Amino acid sequence: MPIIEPGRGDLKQLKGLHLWHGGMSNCSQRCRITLSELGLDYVSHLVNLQAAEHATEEYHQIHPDGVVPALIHDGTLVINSVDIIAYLDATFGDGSLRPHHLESEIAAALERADGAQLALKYCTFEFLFQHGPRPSDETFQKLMNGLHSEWLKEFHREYRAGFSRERIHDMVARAHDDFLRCEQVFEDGRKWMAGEQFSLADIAWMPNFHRFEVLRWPLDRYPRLSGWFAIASQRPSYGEALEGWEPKPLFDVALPILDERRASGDGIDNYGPLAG
Ligand SMILES: N[C@@H](CCC(=O)N[C@@H](CS)C(=O)NCC(=O)O)C(=O)O
Repeated sequence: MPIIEPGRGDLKQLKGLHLWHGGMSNCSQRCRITLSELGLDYVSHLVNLQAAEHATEEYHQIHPDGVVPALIHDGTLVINSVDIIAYLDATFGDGSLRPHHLESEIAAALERADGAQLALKYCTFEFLFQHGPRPSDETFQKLMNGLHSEWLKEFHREYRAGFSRERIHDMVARAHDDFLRCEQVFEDGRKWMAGEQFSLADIAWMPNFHRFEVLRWPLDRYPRLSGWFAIASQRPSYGEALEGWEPKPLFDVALPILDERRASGDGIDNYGPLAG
């Protein structure tokens, strides 16, 4: 559970729950869903990633990798979304979202969700963000000058230059594998991702499934997973912590372009194993 030392002493004086998060960030969505499921109030520190608000020294003192989310609880700093949701449940939920008898299933689902981040990130930038407003030169320079992570800087350079088709084929193949593995866990007839009870495993995957639905992924290829999501997305936490924070203006601009692109034979389902 990455509990780390804050870069600034005064952060240790913060009382209560503080979440640094992005409206559209799926890692942040997980944390907000958990907060909502546990009925917890928190101080919201919204970080505008499109404006590169994370690429500052001030933010790196909170999260050394310059990414969201980050949580401070009474001076304790926790990073990495799957660790944040585990911390919240252990501290405030008494493990109600991580029942002992489902531990191995939950741990595996959290690990899969963590590993699924790379493909989700590439697909989101390729099929959604690039059809919205592009980052200005100034914002790009802010990312290059302000981010500490060489990997993240390289990612933004690659995005600006345009991802290669090979890259997208590879990322779609990875995401497809992730979904197939999730689909398999439902083969024993279980209702929820880890078994008969709603848990952190469901919370970790709800934002991912939703994201690929937005990207027009043909999710009906995973019928059990689709059935699970139809039920999971009815939870009040889903509307409140996920849909309620989505950037409608971006969707209004980008999704019609994505639909045209798809109609011309260049949708997400024209890549990797989804094609043909
Ligand atoms: N493993 C981390 C990943 C965090 C991450 O990649 N966050 C994204 C948003 S979901 C971010 O801040 N990206 C900044 C960027 O792309 O510049 C977690 O689960 O918290």
